[in-house]
Amino acid sequence: MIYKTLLYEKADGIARVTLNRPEALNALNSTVYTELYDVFEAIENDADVRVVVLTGSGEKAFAAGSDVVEMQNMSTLDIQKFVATIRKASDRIYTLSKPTIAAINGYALGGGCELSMCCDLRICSEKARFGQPEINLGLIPGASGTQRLPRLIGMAKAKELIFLGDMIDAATALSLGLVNKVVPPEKLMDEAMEWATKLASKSGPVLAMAKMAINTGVDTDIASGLNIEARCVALCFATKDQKEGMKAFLEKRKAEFKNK
Ligand code: CO8
Repeated sequence: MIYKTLLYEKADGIARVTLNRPEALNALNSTVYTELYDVFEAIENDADVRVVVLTGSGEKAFAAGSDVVEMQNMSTLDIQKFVATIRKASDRIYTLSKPTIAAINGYALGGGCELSMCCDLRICSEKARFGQPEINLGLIPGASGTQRLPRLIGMAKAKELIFLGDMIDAATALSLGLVNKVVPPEKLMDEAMEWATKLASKSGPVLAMAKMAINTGVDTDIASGLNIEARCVALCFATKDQKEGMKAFLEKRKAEFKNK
């Protein structure tokens, strides 16, 4: 697949999507968001892909935000359209039935931080920097930050980041639970690929159930969430992989999942 603003590779069940505007620190413009929607839609429908790694090209940035050059003179109507384009891409990534890992190689600011939060897991380089600096531009996060950030790190710290607009380093992001792991820059892609390979060895349909139960359940009350979990765990028993998993355990061998 050929894109103007993204690089796409696929091998051994793992797709790698790279934001590719290094000259603008991978700033996210309408073309990037449209292409992100297209590539994740194609991935959803590609049975060969079981895990996705999303990263940024160059050494400095995952993405330094939505594109300020494109946004600066937009009217209210233009912004509504832009936000709808962002929402379409973000929802497509967040609801992908396959696990996603953001490998954050540098700045993840504004829309860049928000994009990373659409992924299931975040691994970052020690050089990564995070923040929601929109307040310094006279706006607020508009690519899901006011909603996803408090859900990930709690309301107090989310308000601190959004109101003050300061950047935080990788160690602070880890302590807040914004990222899962911090590694030296040269180890970032190896670590992300190791996690992806491990995920690709699990059952895809069963991982999809886990993701659906968590993503859907977390936005409901506990009783509704537990009902969703009960249905998802029951559906696991409709897979051959569940039979194989339990059989392999009892036969004291490693399960060989077939994604069925
Ligand atoms: N948009 C467009 N271009 C950008 C962006 C961006 N977000 N970030 C960096 N660039 C460009 C710079 O303009 C520069 O271009 P040029 O070489 O043509 O001057 C190039 O990338 C390199 O950047 P710098 O020279 O600034 O690099 P530094 O190493 O000096 O600084 C920083 C790096 C600290 C990351 C700095 O570039 C910076 O502060 N960037 C902007 C960060 C920011 O404010 N991000 C939030 C943007 S707003 C947003 O994301 C809103 C999301 C929701 C939108 C919903 C609709 C409202």
